[in-house]
Amino acid sequence: MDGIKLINFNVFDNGSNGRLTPLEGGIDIPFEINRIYYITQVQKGVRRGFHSHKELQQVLICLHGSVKIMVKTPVAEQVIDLNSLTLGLYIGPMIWREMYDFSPEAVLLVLASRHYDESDYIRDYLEYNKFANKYFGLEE
Ligand code: T46
Repeated sequence: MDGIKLINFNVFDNGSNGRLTPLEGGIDIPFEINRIYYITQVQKGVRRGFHSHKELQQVLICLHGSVKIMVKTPVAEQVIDLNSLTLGLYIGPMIWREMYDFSPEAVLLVLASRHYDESDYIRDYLEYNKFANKYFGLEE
């Protein structure tokens, strides 16, 4: 699906000494990182997200447990099961997202290209559809 991609991170495996996964902005992560946040303690049955961003790019990594991410445009929809420390989901601008099925004690880490800015959010689906049709060249 256009606008998203899965990234497999490099792992330095030192056997019984453990594993190290480095994430460098502009190298492993396809943008400079300006913000980091994490989502925890999401109860069973809760669904979060329900929005798109006009410009923000993000990479989501499930550091512990698992979570499903539904990503959607006016022409495509996909569900990604995030359940690995070495897997990142890149989400570009103008992609609707919803996160659900958080396992107990799931930790969802998010690396973001910009500082928090509420005016970058589109939280109304009808408004999103209008903007997204233009963005993806689906109507005049
Ligand atoms: C996204 C998904 C994956 C801040 O004050 N600063 C921040 O950096 C963020 C991300 C949120 N907030 C405040 C705004 C709300 O009052 O935290 C509250 C919860 O945010 P929101 O309802 O947007 O959370 P989610 O889980 O629906 O969405 C978040 C991100 O906002 C969003 O960019 O892509 O995680």
